[in-house]
Amino acid sequence: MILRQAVTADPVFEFAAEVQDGLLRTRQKELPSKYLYDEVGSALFEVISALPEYGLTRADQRLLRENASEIVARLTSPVLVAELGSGSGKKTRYLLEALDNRQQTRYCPIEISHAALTMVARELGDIEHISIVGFEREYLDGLLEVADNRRAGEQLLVLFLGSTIGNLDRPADVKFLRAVRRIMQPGDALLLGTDLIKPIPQMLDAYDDSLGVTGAFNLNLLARINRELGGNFALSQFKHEARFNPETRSIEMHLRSARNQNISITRAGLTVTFHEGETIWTESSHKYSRPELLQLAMAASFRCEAQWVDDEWPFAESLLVAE
Ligand code: AVJ
Repeated sequence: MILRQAVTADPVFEFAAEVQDGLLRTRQKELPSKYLYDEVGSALFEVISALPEYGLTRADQRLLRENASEIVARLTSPVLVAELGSGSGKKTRYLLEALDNRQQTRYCPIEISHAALTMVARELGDIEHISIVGFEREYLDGLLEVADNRRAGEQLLVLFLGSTIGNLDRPADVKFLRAVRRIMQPGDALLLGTDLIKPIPQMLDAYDDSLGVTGAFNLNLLARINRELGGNFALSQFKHEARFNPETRSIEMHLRSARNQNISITRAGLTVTFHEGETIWTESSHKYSRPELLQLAMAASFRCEAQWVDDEWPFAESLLVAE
């Protein structure tokens, strides 16, 4: 794999600035969910994906495995593939192998997680007619660079899988898709994976598993602040919590302070006061309905060319074509 490394002058400074911004909020403290995925967090998410309660990743994978050739048949050759947030790359294999049968294809995973890019290179490096160029970038910055590199006649296929879009608030999801669309040309395609709404107890179990892996995944954000920014969070003094917010139709992860406490974070130049019972909001995971998905696509100037839904775990793969 060729790797375009991060260009940010100082990633620690950016992390510190965002932590400061989020923890100084007066009403609801928050931390950006993208920081859940350091090396430990990425490994914990791999474990979450294997848990019986969390069917999301398996549904995504099943849909891609079973429908890869049908998806690829709807594209025009040659294809330039850009993936926003590749994760381990495991499920992308099905699509790349289906494309591999047709011709030489360039695959560009875009990730802020260096650990994830390394995993992708290991996972997908062996597919014969695929050349990999990894971009250690924020999604839109990376996508702009990939689009700049497109060759004449190439169709751009953007992959946004695993319901990562669910981590954006409404209407930030429409805004984000519009920004993606502006980088694309008419006829380019976006394959969008989204988790669908299901009974509340099932959704809550998926984010509060009996082994406590999701709890560890959530708490690792505080452990990461301790490691990288010199924080002094006592992990035993914060409790993982998953709730369903019916207004936004999202599962929210929070960390609840077990008592009144002050936390200092040296490299963010910060002391924060927590009251007993106060929470830090660390992630939202929106659950879509199918009509909502069509509206979202239209609002961002895409038409839905085809959609595949898993029958075991409601999850949709939508092939959207830029108009
Ligand atoms: C990787 C963003 C799809 O929102 O379900 C898993 C992350 N958080 N368990 C999700 C996650 C808690 C996951 N995504």
